[in-house]
Amino acid sequence: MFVDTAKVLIQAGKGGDGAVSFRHEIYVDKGGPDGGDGGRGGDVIFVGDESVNTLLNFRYKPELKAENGQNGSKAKRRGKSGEHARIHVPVGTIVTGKDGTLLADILAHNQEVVVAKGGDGGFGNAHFKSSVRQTPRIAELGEPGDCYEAELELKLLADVGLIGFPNAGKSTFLSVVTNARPEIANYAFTTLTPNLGVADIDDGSLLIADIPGLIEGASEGKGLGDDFLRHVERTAVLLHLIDAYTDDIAKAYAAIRSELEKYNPELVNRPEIVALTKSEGLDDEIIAMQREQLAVAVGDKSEIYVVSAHAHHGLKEVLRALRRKVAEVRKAEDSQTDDIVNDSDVIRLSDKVQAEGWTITTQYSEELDALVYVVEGEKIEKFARRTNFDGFENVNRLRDIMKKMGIMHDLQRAGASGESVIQINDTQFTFFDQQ
Ligand SMILES: Nc1nc2c(ncn2[C@@H]2O[C@H](COP(=O)(O)OP(=O)(O)OP(=O)(O)O)[C@@H](O)[C@H]2O)c(=O)[nH]1
Ligand SMILES: [Mg+2]
Repeated sequence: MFVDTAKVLIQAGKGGDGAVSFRHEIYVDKGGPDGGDGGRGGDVIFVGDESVNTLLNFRYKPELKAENGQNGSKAKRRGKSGEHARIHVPVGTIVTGKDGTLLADILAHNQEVVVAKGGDGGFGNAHFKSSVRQTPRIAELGEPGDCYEAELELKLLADVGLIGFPNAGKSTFLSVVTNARPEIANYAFTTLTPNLGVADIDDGSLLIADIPGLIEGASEGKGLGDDFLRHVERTAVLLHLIDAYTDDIAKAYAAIRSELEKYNPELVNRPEIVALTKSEGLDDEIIAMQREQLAVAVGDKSEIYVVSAHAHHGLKEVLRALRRKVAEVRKAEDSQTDDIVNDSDVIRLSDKVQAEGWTITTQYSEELDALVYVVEGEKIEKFARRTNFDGFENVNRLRDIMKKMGIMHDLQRAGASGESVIQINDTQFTFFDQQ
């Protein structure tokens, strides 16, 4: 099975709660408030890492959590911030949210993307002293961190993708032109997961991806299926390798092309180079014949090369041709991809524009046999999340905020009285018994 996708739970740390505490002073019964703030919750950060090339680990460990912030304490001591969780992911990892929305695309080694922000710490009571409130017992709760389920998907970002039948010599080619050491064997389906290698050519280099072999019917699940073709979806150029010993070389070429097309029609328009492999043991006339047959099938779609990985024949020529093609593609797409990295550097789920507005709706609750006034709005919801409903002073503060914002006024207009049940987020409360 190919582990190119994984479902994970991403959870940033909760902010620590603010503290309620008073200074102890000799001769003074109760000193001023000195409860410290809660620390920030840690972020979950994805870090692109070239040395990681599968998402396998996430299958075993699908919960990606950062540390919570610690609560504030006396003497205005701020709680320690939670540690960020730095998660190393393969370059080419795509993160999508619930309805398939793209959340992050890790395009480079060491690129960092904050995929979930930790919650802010709550204020301690030291913040709430005023001329009328000398001994405030108010403290805020820390905010929850971002938390959501996401799908990780790996699509390699190589320059060149190697495609072809099993046993065509893809892994051998990679092992000879790059530093990679993939498994090689004289049977089909040796390669089960993609291999990456860097080939140096002239004064540049090419990142090459070797993937499992395709067979006719792969799109219907034959052989290893065609799921792994996702890894060449984002490669600039395809190198189609065909064993020079193949009987019907034109048919072989067409079969692979047809599987590519079934997987993703765009792949047949991808710039491509074709190479006949294992040429060292064949007579020149036979090679010439095979090449001719292939040329008819390929038309002017691709350049054709003849190579032998064992004898190191023709390798430089193919690499140069690939490099030229890759350069052309990169030039064409340059303007489009320039700002992708910067665009996706931070995802702020909780930093959506702070909506100042609110709406009030009423709902009949059978359980309470009463109307419930549901208040929604980003700003008020945030305050409510930070309110500890166990302490009446905290609830009174929420009421003061709602008054200031004008929400209390609207509640009255909507028919609410002092005894009415109000709901914000999932919490129901009344102001009646808080007086
Ligand atoms: N004579 C000769 N044999 C080669 C050459 N390149 C590869 N082979 C042999 O072909 C067989 C298959 O090579 P691989 O590189 O494993 O083929 P592959 O395309 O990666 O195969 P899968 O991973 O199964 O798709 C091995 O026995 C290789 O030694 C070559 O240049 N000359
Ligand atoms: Mg292989």
